[in-house]
Amino acid sequence: MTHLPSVTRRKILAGLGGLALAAPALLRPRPALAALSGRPFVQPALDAGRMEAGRRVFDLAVATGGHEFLDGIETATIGINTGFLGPILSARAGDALRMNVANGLGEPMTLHWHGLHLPAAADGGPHQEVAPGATWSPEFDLRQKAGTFWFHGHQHRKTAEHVWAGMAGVIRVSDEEEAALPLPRTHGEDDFTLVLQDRRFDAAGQMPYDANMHDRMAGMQGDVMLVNGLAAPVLDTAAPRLRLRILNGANGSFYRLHFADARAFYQIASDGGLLAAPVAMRETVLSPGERGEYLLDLADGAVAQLRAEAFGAEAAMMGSAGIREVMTFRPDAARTPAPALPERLADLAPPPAPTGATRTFTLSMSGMGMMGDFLINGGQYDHDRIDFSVPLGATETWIWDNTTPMIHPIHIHDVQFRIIGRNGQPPAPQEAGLKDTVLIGPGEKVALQVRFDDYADAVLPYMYHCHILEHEDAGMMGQFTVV
Ligand SMILES: [Cu+2]
Repeated sequence: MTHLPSVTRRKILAGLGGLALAAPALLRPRPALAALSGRPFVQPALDAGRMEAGRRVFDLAVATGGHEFLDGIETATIGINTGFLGPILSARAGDALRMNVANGLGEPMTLHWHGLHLPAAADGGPHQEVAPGATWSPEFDLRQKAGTFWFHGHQHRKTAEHVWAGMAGVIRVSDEEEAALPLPRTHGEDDFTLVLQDRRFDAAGQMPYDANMHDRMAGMQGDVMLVNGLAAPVLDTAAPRLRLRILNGANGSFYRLHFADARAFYQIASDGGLLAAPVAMRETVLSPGERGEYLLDLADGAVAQLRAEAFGAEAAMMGSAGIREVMTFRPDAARTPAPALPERLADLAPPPAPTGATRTFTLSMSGMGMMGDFLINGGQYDHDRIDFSVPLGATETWIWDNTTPMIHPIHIHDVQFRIIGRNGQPPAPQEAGLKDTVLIGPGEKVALQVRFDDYADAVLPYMYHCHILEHEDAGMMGQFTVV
């Protein structure tokens, strides 16, 4: 691991079709009230559920609530079993699960298990609406590799508003392959979950979902960076090496993550589980919806400040919104050296050979310039139209061709896919593992190998969509069945 085969700034910029770094940062009004920064880092509660007749059962109560983001102000939110965001659900690969999702919102909602392979009826997409006061209890088997997944609202045309208010949480999956590796995995000691988001607050310290025309085009962004609902928290730790499970849970912000001292860190997992080997990097981009697991060495005793350069879908034209402090890691004085990094992580088979169709998904905009609708293959989402069917067991090639001047992170429900080409080049090592969300830059063409296993349903569809939630709600989404 001596060289840095990672995505360098230059490569990312090339990949985004020339992000205009010199362009002025987006000017946003400063909040009238100060965010409470520098508090101790806190994670969402770890919830292993309860066992009922061999099934792991999670109780998830979705309700309006409040959270103190700003000094002395209670901000109205949506939370799951708490005021803002939800628990970290902890389960083992192979578990039989039941999710009891109680809707205490007073309006229809859904809860989608992002990244999980499951029957369409359990997916929690816009066809699994939960009425106010009702409880939805899907059951499915956890057919995943160890990794970091998440769940969030997916109500038709309300996804952005619900997630903005806090309707999201993390799913942490373990398995034997991962457990055999010398990696940090003790929650709260050397293994930490970071839900990254940004929010903007009004003069009263509230964060109403008041997306204006620009937000709808570029994705809703805020000027206050949050990790687990905290602004710039501090973690004191005695561990020589930390594992950071990072979710970009933002509506519309991409985060270019790096440390203030430009130190190297290592990515060990992508959306769907472990990479083949640790990938050394000094910065990396996470799109809305993407997760990464990283190792951070603190054995040298230096304070590590995690930062994020935030940018929106229109970065190629507008540049970034600036660099934000995410959080600070403060190592204890009495340290032990970090153990050697494992050379290999997971046994990643080569992407499966295609056995089925090649489908092209052209991303475009209607109208002139920046003011059109976002389209996939010339159309917008229609709740009552199935766009196509995939034969059960097929491995298909899905080519995403972005003809817009914006970045779109594309997410496909039910599957973990493999990226086989980005503009005709093989994927970077951190993109070569299991993925469910992929950044498609302006002018880029990205080819995926996608396998559809073991769940057939000719009626209920799965979704594919842009994970900029404003684009999804505006209809940049389609649906397919597996038959
Ligand atoms: Cu988009």
